[in-house]
Amino acid sequence: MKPVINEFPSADGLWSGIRLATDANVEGAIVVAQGAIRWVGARSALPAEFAGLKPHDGGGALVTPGLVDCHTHLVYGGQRANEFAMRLAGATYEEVAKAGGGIVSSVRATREADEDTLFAQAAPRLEQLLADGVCAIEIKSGYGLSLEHERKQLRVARRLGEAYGVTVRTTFLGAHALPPEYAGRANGSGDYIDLVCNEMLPALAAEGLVDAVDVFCERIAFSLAETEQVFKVAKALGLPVKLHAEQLSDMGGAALAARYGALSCDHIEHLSAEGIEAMRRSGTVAVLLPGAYYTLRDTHLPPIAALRAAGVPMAVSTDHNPGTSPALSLLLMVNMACTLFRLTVPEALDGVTVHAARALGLQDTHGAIAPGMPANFVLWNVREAAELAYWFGQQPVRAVVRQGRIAIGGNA
Ligand code: DI6
Ligand code: FE
Repeated sequence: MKPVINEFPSADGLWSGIRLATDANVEGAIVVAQGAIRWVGARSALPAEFAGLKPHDGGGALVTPGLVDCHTHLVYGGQRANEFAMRLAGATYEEVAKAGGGIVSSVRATREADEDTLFAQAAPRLEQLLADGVCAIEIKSGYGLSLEHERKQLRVARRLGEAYGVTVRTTFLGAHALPPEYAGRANGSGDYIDLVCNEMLPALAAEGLVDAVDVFCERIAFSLAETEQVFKVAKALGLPVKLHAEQLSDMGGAALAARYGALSCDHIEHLSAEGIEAMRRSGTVAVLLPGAYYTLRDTHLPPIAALRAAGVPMAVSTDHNPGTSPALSLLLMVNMACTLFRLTVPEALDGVTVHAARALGLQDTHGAIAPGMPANFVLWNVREAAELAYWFGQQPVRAVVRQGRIAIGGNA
């Protein structure tokens, strides 16, 4: 496949006729040079040296930093609409999993697909997310559950980043579910975690395929002790960790993750006060996933007020996956984070920019428009920032500058 990125024109030059979301009442300007932000501020304050650069007219659009989707399982085979029907008929997520559906059914489909097939299936999903202004995305493994098939997923994730010129952070989630071939064994879970720790993770890290390490710590997945076993290996390899924590129950996962300096703890519907305090101390980001909450018709809200009071940064993400969050719009998650979780609009927008970048360790290159950072910003056809949370199902993108190139709206 030829890389899509080669078709994108350079964004270098002077962007005016825009309003920066940080000060939307005055005309703003952004200077892009060699793909990076050179200057940003009010048009009236633009230094004369930049006035003659190649003009890009924003037509009055509102501008925010490029969005960051910091938690996705984007690469997998098949889909699971049948389980949606089962749940509508009354089955719970845990019952579906016990009936042979759930993660393991995506594992079967992922193992059967080759790299090109997985790429072809994930590419249109990525394109939909990018159409909402996403400039950086995390993609987890976890539907391969063997060295060969986890490698395949991670390689596809890397290829997607290269083809679309989007920043992709890969996360190894080998400890997502027990693979079927271990399920009947006496010490299946322990044996599989040994394989994850002793073979899969070291090999994939050595191949440069792993930017971070995650575990599904839950009563239907892996225990606290197994999670720590994986974290120890990650630490020895110098890789940051993150955790699917307290989604269905309070396992104490967040406190453990915080002890390992985790970048983020994700889901956290059942997060305890101790977990919040541990995350505050370690600077761990709380990643809120309203799409999974909505799909599972969960009623146990994450402790938003306590996180806010503690000053724990909150990110918002799609958790795109075929089981619990087949979401293809990060803006819709912004709306849901406000409506379901009662985030304020500025909190939700910070949640898909600056805090999401931090949840990936990308705070120096993404989530803000600042001199020296790569140019990642979005021009929106809206009057005010609140409209990005208020409308749902709208596609208000006018143009996207991604990694210094005009990826959408190339005539700007
Ligand atoms: N938590 C989730 O919500 C997804 N994975 C996880 O660890 C669900 C993944 C799936 O059902 O396929
Ligand atoms: Fe997830």
